[in-house]
Amino acid sequence: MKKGINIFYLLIFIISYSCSKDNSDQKNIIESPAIVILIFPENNTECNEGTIISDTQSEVSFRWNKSTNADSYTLVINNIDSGTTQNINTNDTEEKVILERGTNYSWQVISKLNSTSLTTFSSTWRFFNASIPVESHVPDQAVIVSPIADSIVNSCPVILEWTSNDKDNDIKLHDVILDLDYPPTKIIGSTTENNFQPNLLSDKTYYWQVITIDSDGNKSSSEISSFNIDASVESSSCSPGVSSSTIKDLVKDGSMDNKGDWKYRQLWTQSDNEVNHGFIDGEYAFRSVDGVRYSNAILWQEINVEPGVVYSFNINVRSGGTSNSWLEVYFGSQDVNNGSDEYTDGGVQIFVKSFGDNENCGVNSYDGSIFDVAKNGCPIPSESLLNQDGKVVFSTSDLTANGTIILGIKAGNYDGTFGSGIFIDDISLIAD
Ligand SMILES: [Ca+2]
Ligand SMILES: [Ca+2]
Repeated sequence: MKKGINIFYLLIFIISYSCSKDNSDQKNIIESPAIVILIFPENNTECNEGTIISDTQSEVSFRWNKSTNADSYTLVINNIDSGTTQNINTNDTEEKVILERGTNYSWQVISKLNSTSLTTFSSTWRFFNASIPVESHVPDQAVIVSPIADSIVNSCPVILEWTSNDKDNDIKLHDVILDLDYPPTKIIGSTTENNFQPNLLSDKTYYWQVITIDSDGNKSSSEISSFNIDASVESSSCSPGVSSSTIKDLVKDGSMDNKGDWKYRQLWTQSDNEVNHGFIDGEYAFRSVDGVRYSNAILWQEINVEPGVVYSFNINVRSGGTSNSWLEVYFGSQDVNNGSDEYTDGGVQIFVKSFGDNENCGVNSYDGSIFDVAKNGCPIPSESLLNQDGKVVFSTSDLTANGTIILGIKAGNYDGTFGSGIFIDDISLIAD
């Protein structure tokens, strides 16, 4: 069929050419440019031969035959779906054009003789610029609505809010990630809604983001946002949906009466690490042995806690003076008898140190709540689960597989001594 058309136009061309040739003796007769024969994209087809630019665009190469007696062309492309037209002037017989995918187009070529106003229109062809069949679209990134990024929150509860969208309308759920660390990694809950009420503490900075998941398992992550809850807000109001039936102290033998509830492990056992630790008169004492350079040891117990509940933690610490020593509190989820010679799981929650670059708080002699002692120069690490008031909320991901937390109290020295000893007592973890 196309061949037939070509021959047809060729005949017209030959005839007209012959005619003009025959009439060459007549002056001042200017011929119109010959009609252009279109080649590609073919008429009434689906065009799949473009170069993919993106999900929404491809580059299509338009081609046509050279017209006799024309010295330039205008390629006219009409987006039938949107009703828009673009005109491209060229001297060539091929033009690459970026088009919308999944869209109907028509096109034609106007041949022109530039020294004149004579033009000739080709026929108009239609084609569909194909889209690659997409089985499923990834959800759009969720957009954080509230709390506003980097804001200070002055009241509780805090409701996290966002918007989400998916071209297939197949959002299955949102994972809410919230953490004291940046970037946040703890998934604290999942919801089909566009809001979530987490259990929080005042006087803490939280980082959070939303992962949107569709029915095909496609995921997208929102930007990471952060907010701070002002220290004046009562922590229990930031966790209103959760109550604990447990009001008693969860720490066993927090009065340090040596009832067999505490476990002890010496760390750094490959070093010269002899110590003289033990229970004395209702306290636990970390004490040095004369002439020993290093020590590191942990006293610990595993505690049943409920995620999301606000607890108050405390420990009394006492020392008549130390050098190059540390006392640290850990909330971990790893077994203390993990085969390693050290224990740092969960990170230091609060510490008092007279050792270490950028860690030495210069606090050697003290007596009282560790929170009061630490205020004299030993800042609570920002990623600590504890706030300045000793409040703590555990997430499921902070806990062991058994839903417990490992409370560890570690003391050690390096080229130093505990003096007469570091004494600890009245350790408590009580639901608010
Ligand atoms: Ca989807
Ligand atoms: Ca005691």
